[in-house]
Amino acid sequence: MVRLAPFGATVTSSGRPATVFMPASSFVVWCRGVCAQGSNHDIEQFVQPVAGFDPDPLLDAPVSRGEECRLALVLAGVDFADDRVKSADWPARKPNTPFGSMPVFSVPGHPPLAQTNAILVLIGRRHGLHPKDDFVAAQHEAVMAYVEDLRATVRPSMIEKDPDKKRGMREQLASEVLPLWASHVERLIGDGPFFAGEAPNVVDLKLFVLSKWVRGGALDHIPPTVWDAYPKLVRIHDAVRDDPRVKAWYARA
Ligand SMILES: N[C@@H](CCC(=O)N[C@@H](CS)C(=O)NCC(=O)O)C(=O)O
Repeated sequence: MVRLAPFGATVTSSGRPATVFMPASSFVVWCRGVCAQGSNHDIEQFVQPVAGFDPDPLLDAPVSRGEECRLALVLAGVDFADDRVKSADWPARKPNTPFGSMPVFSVPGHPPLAQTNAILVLIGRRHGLHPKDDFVAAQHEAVMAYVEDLRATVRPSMIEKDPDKKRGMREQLASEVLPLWASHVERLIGDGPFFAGEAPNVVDLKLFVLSKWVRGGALDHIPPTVWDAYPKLVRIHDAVRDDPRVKAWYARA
């Protein structure tokens, strides 16, 4: 069931009040979600960025923080409203987000939630995609935070306009930063196929999307082979890629 809720209306298909954070000129598409366990689940809305406000066209490719959250909902089996913000609309919507950034995840009855890792952990806990043991969960969260550290380290090279400076930054990333990062993570990965064994967790999705980005060949001066010497990291990428739910997601029209 899909409803259009103009101007921040608060009716959900379950009849319960919904938290809507859209600006007044926007509308929200609500979808009924069904959780992995098969029972009715809250209606969930997911807002994420597209290209436009960022000079790097990569943000329009499925290698973003938003894609990490979408994949978590895909593995969870939850229908969601995939609200991709147009660059022209972003200035108006930005002040209505918790930290002026995307992605933002909204579940009726709760305030909108920002910060990718917090969103992933919430979805992971609700849908069996995050460890129940609190210490093991914290270990996964540490790796997820380390992915964000790497994104922040790569970021200056994405906004550098001078081609020579950009090349220098990227060459240093390729020769030093990326191998060191991967060597740290490689030591923490188990026997697989996923980070913690037979089943994927949200940490695997985080590593998958990052690997797609770093090894995808679209980052100038970063060779797609940059992580070939880290077989466990590559294995996680391949295991997530080959998951039938993930395949179906990328095969959709
Ligand atoms: N640590 C934040 C970073 C969020 C972030 O930087 N989002 C970018 C897009 S990936 C954004 O919203 N940029 C637009 C802006 O800052 O105005 C997270 O993990 O969600």
